[in-house]
Amino acid sequence: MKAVVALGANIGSPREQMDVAIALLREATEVKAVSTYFVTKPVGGPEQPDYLNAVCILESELPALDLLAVLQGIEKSLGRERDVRWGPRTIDLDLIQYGSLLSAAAELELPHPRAHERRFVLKPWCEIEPDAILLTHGKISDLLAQLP
Ligand code: A4P
Ligand code: MG
Repeated sequence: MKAVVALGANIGSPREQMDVAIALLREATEVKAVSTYFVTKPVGGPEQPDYLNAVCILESELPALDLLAVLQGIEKSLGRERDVRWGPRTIDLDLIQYGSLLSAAAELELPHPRAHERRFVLKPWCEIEPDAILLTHGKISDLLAQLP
């Protein structure tokens, strides 16, 4: 099943952390495409450094919660600490969409509930998959064009 994963980092050595996260993803799944790393202004949270953001497309047969556990394991191995919501992070891996799965569970919402309004997700995603459709909101190229 195709998965769309968004990566973000803004403390430590963001570029290296993103590289390592992608290498670890390759161990656990079949990575099909990786976008450019974009420099983005932080959205929400406290004052914090700019982010590097990217999106990758991968193929996996893991159950969704197992794939989420893989992403969280990678975050953990890169020293991710969770304190402030939307606060700075060494690496964040969000599952944006997984096949056609829909879930409203707090531990794993699919598609990701804020993806449609986030340029830092839509822009890199659109770069590697211009015709992609976000199940809940439609064509990502349209969503991107409509953002303020
Ligand atoms: N969770 C539920 N659904 C999902 C999903 N689809 N993918 C749960 C991943 N996790 C999901 O996540 C909190 C909980 O969400 C997890 O326990 C998981 O079970 P987290 O990674 O610990 O916390 P977070 O990322 O700080 O929270 P949240 O609400 O997911 O943050 P967002 O909305 O992802 O925003 N600005 C820029 N420029 N670039 C960024 O990358 N990122 C954020 C984080 C804010 N501002 C940003 C960026
Ligand atoms: Mg997250």
